[in-house]
Amino acid sequence: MTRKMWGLIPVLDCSQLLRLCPSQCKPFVCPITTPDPQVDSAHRTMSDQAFVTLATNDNYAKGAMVLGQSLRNHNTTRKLVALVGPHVSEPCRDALSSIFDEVCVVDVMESGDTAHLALMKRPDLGVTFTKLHCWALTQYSKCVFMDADTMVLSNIDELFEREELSAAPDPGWPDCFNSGVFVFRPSNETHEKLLTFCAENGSFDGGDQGVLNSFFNTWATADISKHLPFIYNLSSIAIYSYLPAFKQYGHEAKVVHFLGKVKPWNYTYDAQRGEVRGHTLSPGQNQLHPNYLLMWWQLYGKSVLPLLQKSYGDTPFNSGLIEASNEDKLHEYLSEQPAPSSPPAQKFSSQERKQRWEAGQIDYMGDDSFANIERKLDSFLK
Ligand SMILES: [Mn+2]
Repeated sequence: MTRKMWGLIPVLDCSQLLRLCPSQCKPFVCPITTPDPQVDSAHRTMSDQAFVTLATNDNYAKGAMVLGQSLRNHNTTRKLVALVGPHVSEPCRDALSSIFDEVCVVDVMESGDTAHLALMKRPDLGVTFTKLHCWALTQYSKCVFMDADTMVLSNIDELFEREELSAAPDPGWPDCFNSGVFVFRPSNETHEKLLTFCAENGSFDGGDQGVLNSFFNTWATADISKHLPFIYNLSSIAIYSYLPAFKQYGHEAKVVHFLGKVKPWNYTYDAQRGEVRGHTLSPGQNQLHPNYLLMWWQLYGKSVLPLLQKSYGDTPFNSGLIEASNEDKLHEYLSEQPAPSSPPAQKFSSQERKQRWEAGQIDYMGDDSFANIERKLDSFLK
């Protein structure tokens, strides 16, 4: 009897085995269908999969460099590809190419007939089209697109186990996915369909996120495995709109997304003091989380700036760093001046503050700063 059974088992295929022991044997652990990751496939998988980002100008190129370096620092085994628009300067392309495996210039005007035609109809969607060109990277079988305003905090190579189109919910409308981080399969067919769709239907939000959500319109309901956990696309907006959740789960974050108008490169950095300084836009316009912002600048100062300095040589460029000499002069100047006689900052009752918060008038730099909110939360949660 036993001999007979052993003789039978090798001729059963995977589905037959599954029928025999459905509870113990899952398809993904079946040795017949799952190739040994140690053999050839491991090497192949790594070279035909890539992280892809996009820079349309020199500022976004800096963001792309920080992102690329953060992926390198966390030992990604995948290729790194940067798509750059025609306006990215030569020194920036040069610096990008020392971090990325491939730097591809995407010029919509030079691309195929479909893209060109579509653009002629909708010139307003030019920048949006640029992102859709990532589907044309058919030398790769699977890619993870990441916005240039994202940064990774740990290795995220496991994202390549997901299928197209996998993405995390958007914090503003969670039935839409956020297009800052998504898994996709390059394909000329999908590329053409996307461009045609974009030209015919436009974008409900004016950007790529609207187009992609309309095109992959079953994302919200069809397959939960295509919903990436929020920790793969954590935005500052979400941090401030649900602070207790951030306190509970924030330490698990793997990707931060500097969503909103103000980007890390809009600030300046004092490398000597290790401090990020305010930007030129008025306070209250979506302040970024201070710890992540500092991490961005530290990475920029340590690994990206030396590359830019090498590429630019003697040509001056906007490094974003505060000149120590000017700073010292300012301090000297301030210490010589009498104390300013400006009126003290307006104080609000807690009821007024609540009303202002609910009306979106958030004093991120003062009463409603992250440190203050955290202190308050700690007093509640103790
Ligand atoms: Mn973004």
